Amino acid sequence: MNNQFKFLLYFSCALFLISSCKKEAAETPESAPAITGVEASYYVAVNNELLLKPTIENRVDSLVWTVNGQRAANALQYNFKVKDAGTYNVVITAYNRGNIIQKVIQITVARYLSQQTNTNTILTLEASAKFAGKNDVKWEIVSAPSELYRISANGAPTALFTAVTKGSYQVKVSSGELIDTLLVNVQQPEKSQSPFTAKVFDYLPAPGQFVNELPKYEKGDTYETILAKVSKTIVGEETSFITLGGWGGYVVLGFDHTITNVAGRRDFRIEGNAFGANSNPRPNPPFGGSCEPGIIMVAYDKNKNGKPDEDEWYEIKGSGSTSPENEPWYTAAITAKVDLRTLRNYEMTYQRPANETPGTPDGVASIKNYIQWTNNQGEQGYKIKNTFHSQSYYPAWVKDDKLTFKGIRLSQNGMDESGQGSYFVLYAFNYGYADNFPNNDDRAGIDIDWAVDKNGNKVNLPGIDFVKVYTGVDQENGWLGENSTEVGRGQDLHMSGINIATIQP
Ligand SMILES: [Ca+2]
Ligand SMILES: [Ca+2]
Ligand SMILES: [Ca+2]
Ligand SMILES: [Ca+2]
Repeated sequence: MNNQFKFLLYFSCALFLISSCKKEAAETPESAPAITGVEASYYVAVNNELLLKPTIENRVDSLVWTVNGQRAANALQYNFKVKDAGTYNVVITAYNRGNIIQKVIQITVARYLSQQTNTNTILTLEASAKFAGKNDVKWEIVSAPSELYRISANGAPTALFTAVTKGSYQVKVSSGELIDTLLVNVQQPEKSQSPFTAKVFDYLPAPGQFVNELPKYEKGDTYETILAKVSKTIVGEETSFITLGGWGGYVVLGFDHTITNVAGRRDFRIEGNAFGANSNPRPNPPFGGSCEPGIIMVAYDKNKNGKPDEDEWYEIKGSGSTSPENEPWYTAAITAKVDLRTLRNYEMTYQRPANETPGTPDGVASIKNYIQWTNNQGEQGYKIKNTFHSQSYYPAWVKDDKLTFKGIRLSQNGMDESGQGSYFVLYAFNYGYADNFPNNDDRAGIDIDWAVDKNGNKVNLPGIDFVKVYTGVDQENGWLGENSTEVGRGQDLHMSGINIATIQP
């Protein structure tokens, strides 16, 4: 070894020592790395990729990934993808000098992704083949972006699901030892949804003092013209009122989405023009004034054709559906001798009036034997034409000379509180009707869970698309005229951000 070479060697070693010393001085102490930009938990379907790309603050020597304790990668990001359903613990470990920092992520891997669905839309969920034939299948939502959803099931391996809020819903399906996890991804549809009535499908009022006025009949109007007028009156946010006339008169309306039946909450309301009496002479009276309960029927669009055609109708079982005994005005009604019968299979037929003019010059005096009616209880009588409304009370666009309505007839709820025919109070039923409480009163809200089928059995509906309202009381209240339900705006409470707790009947 010559001197020149030795010198170079010594020189290099010296340089190396100096630089090592400097480096050590600079490395102590070093700030710990921080791992952000990843969630604590994720849901993903089997064979689907989930790219985990954390943000790392401060210098790292390495970033090590383990999945259920097995080392999976050493990289700044990791593409998670597995073929088996289950729960996976992913641990990210960041090292630098003197520091080891960990971040734990729990990833739930579901068997498959259900098809995408939209908000406020009924989706049929199906469990995998292993659940075939089971009748004790339990469906639960185990993770959801909000509580505004419904899963309706009856033990079968299929269930109906709908949600108000977009996002990812994790559904657990189980039967004994069998378990599946499904994911439902709920999206906002491109076309925005309205919380208000979107369509009117049918309208036929029973004779009444506001018929041909609300909406206004004009010469030549047909059923279609009138239906368009009804739509113009009650569709959308800015609305007015239509009358359903006397007992049985109805309207059928719908929404542009399914109103979700959220558990524990009232879901929608059908507005009317009910108001409270301000000078009821009765001491401490229950709520009453102009309460003209409309019976509510609901349906969802089972055959998904946008029309209430072959879909089953369900009754919203209001407080007076079988008897008025639990109404706060029951005792008063006995004293007042109103007709307290609740007739669940009632039928009533109204005849076209023979005479519209009572023979006075102004044409507005009353006609006592105006519209003849009969019912399926063997009773008959006449509806009166009063002195305040001179137009025909029989729907003028209707060709038939008689109209027959079928449904539930509630107890009468109107009482002459003056004792001399000057002050009538129509009392509110506890819950479950339209035009029965003022619209902003919580008691005007309807819970879809009050629905029963035609045999009176409670049904577990995911939501509803269609509503039918018909006048529920048959009563003449002196000068005030007949009890007739008015219908205005219909509103989905969830979509409107209104939270009204239900009551359990
Ligand atoms: Ca509900
Ligand atoms: Ca349909
Ligand atoms: Ca009325
Ligand atoms: Ca009314």
